[in-house]
Amino acid sequence: MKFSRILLTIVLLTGILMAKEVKTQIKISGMTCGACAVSVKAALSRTRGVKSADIDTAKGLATVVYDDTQVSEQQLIDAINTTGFKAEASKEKK
Ligand SMILES: [Cu+2]
Repeated sequence: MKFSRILLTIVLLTGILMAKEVKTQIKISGMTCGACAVSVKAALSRTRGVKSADIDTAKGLATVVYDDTQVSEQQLIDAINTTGFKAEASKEKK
């Protein structure tokens, strides 16, 4: 069953390639209204490797999907901090 082995290898490789996309939640303090969320979202969207950024103003939480081969979580935090809000990494990494 050579073919099935090749197929399995392809599936495994695809899995490894897909794993580059990482979802993280970053706590942000200082956001008070929708405009705050917009500026944080804009800063994240400008950052290379960021696929999507969703900001929850009420919870003070940013949910970011990013390519960890292009950008690190620390760079995301730095990007948020340049907007004047205070970001901190959440407990779970991946
Ligand atoms: Cu605001």
